[in-house]
Amino acid sequence: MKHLITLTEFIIDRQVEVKGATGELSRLLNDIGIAAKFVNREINKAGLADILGYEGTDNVQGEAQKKLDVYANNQFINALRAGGQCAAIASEENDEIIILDNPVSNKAKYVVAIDPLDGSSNIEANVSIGTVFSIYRRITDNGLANVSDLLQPGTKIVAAGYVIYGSSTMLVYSTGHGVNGFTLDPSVGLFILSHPDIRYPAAGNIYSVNESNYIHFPEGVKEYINYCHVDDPATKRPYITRYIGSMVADIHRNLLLGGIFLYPGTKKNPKGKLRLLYECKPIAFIAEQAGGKATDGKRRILDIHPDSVHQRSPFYAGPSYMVEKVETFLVNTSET
Ligand code: P6P
Repeated sequence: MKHLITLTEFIIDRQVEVKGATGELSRLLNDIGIAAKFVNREINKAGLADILGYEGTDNVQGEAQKKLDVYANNQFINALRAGGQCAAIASEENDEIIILDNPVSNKAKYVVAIDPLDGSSNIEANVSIGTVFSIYRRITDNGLANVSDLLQPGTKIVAAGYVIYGSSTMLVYSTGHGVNGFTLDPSVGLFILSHPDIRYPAAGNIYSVNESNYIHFPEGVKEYINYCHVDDPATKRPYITRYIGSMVADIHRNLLLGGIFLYPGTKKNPKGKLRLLYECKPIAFIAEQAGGKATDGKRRILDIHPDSVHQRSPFYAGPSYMVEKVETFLVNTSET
């Protein structure tokens, strides 16, 4: 029987790859894995438990929070607080950063930016949703962390990944040494290595964008979408359009099958919809580690220094040649 490698074993085995690692990052990654299992349990019975529907509150974006959003946020915050390896958290569900003010967390080396449950508008329709996370080394010394610890460029990411709650639940992450995927075996509550060294396929032909916004897209994006429609078998066009409307699910499918994800700006929302800190940057980290690219149409996402926790960015992620193709249509324009 093939030797099964659990997430915990893998994290510890690979700890040597992380410069200066002394176990805290391993513990932090494991804490995220533990919270993900509790969230998975609730999602898998969402249709049964009285956990569907709205919490009756709005998040910082003014979006009505669903009960699972709030549950997931609490699970990750509690796990990170209990683990003691995280000093502060930026979460989509909280207006301000959460400073973990206790004697252990104050000395923690790391901070976490997280979207605890991305795509929650799909919960009632039983569509795959996800968690997106990224970990940074704090830049402040001991004592209370602050927002500067989180507003770092993506090049400072120590580890990042996502959990996809789908037909199976997977945790996909990288510490900067490639991308590895773990599938949850719910019968034993273990994430098992199922997708070692994930790389974008050499040739992808999927494009994922909400085409209902076509008339509001920048001209360059319209031209790229038209390019995707051209009948040219030599370049595997017309491309296949696949769009779930749940970023983690779209990104995960495109990562495995080969495709580009686009969330452009529009005339009404020039910065698009996705948040730079806890949605675009973690996924950009994964995309690059899988041999791809992620930009805002002009700049590498990981190079962008966030000005605020909830700022948005246009977002293009996928195999390098597909992202570079979009950029050729945007290069002489000011819109992205
Ligand atoms: P639209 C889900 O609400 C989300 O934040 C992402 O997961 C997803 O990619 C995007 O919004 C979908 O937005 O405007 O296409 O419905």
